[in-house]
Amino acid sequence: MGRGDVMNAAPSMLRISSATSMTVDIDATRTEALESLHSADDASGLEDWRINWLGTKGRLKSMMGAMKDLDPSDRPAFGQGMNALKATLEESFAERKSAIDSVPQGPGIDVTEPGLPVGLGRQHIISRTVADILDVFGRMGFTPVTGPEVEDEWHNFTALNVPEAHPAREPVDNFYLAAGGMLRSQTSTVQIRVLEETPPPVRIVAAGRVYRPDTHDATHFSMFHQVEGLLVDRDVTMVDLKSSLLGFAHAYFGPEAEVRMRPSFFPFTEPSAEVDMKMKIKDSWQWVELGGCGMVDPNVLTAVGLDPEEWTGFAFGLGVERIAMRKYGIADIRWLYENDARFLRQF
Ligand code: FA5
Repeated sequence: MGRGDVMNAAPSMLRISSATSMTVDIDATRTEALESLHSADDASGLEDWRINWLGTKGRLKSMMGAMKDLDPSDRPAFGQGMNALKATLEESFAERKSAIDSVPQGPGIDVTEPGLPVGLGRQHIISRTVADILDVFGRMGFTPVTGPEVEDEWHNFTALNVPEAHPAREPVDNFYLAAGGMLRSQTSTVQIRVLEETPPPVRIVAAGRVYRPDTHDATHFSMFHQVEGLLVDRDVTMVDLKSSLLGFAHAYFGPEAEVRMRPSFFPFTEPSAEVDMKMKIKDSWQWVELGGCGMVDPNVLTAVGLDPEEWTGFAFGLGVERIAMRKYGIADIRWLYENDARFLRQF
C-alpha cells in the first residue's frame, strides 16, 4: 500500500497510543453525532448540539487534539478523515437548522378544533322600522327621498312659513352650529328641498334623523327619527291626507287600526292636525299620538315658486321611535340608544 492509498483510505479507526489507550473511531463518531443531531428538535437543542460537537471546546476539537499522539505517518489520513467528518456535520447541522426554523414555534395548533363563532350583526330596530315604513308608503306610490341633516334656516324655518320672531327658532330649542346653519329639527325641510327641485305633481316620503335639545326622558331624545310625507297636485283634499294615513295604519299596525286627526297648528300647514293612531297594545286598544299633518300652507307653495291657486297638497310628519316603541312594546326611548346588545338583540 503506497502513501497515496493511505491518504485516500482515511482509516476509520486509529489506535492513538497505548499510553492513553484512546481509540478514535471516525465512523462511530459520525454515527453518534448524526443521531444526536436528529434528536435535537428545537432551536435550543440544536444550539446545545452545535456547542457540544462543533464548538471551540467541542468533541471534534478534542479529537483533533489527539493528532499529536499519532504516529506521524498516520497523521495525514487522520486529518483528512476529521476534515470530512467536520464537513459532514456542518452540512447536516445547516440542513437540520433550516428544517427546524421552518416549523412555526409556539403552542401547537389543533386544526380540528371548531372555529370561534362569528357574531353576525343585525339591523338596529329603528333602521328596520324606517325601512318597513318606507316600504308601506312606497307601495302607496310615495317615492323615498333624503335630505341633509345639516341645514340652513331657510329650509328649516323661513320657507316653511316660520316667521323670524317665532319661538320655534329659539336657540334653546335648536342646535345651531358655530360655523353657521343648524342641525335640522324636523324632516319638513325635505318638503322644501323637493319642491325647489321638482315640478309637481310630487309624491315623496323622507325618513331620517332630526335633532332637538330636549331633555331625555322615557319618550324624548335629543336625536330621533321622523318620516315625512308630501303630496302636491291639483285638487288635493284632506280626504286624500286621511286616507293615506289610514292606508299606512292598516298596512303597518293591522286592518283594525284607526286614524284620528285633532285640530292643531303648524306654520307650514293650514289647516293642521295632530295624528293619532288607534292600535292594540297588550290586548287593549289605545289612541297613540304619532305626529302632525295638514294641508300645505299657500305661503309654502309661494316660497318655492308655485302658484297656490293652481297647486294644493298635504304633508305629514311622524315620529319613528314612537311608532317602533308602540309596535314592539318598548317602554323607554333611551333603551334604543344605549347600545346594549342584550336589549337590541331581541328585535
Ligand atoms: C313636527 O316636527 C312637524 N314637522 C310635523 C309635521 C309635518 C306637521 C308635516 C305637519 C306637516 P312635532 O314637533 O310635533 O311636529 O314632531 C312630530 C313627532 O316627532 C312627534 O309627534 C313625536 O312623535 C316625535 N318627536 C318630537 N320630539 C321628539 C323627541 N324629543 N324624541 C322623540 N320623538 C319626538
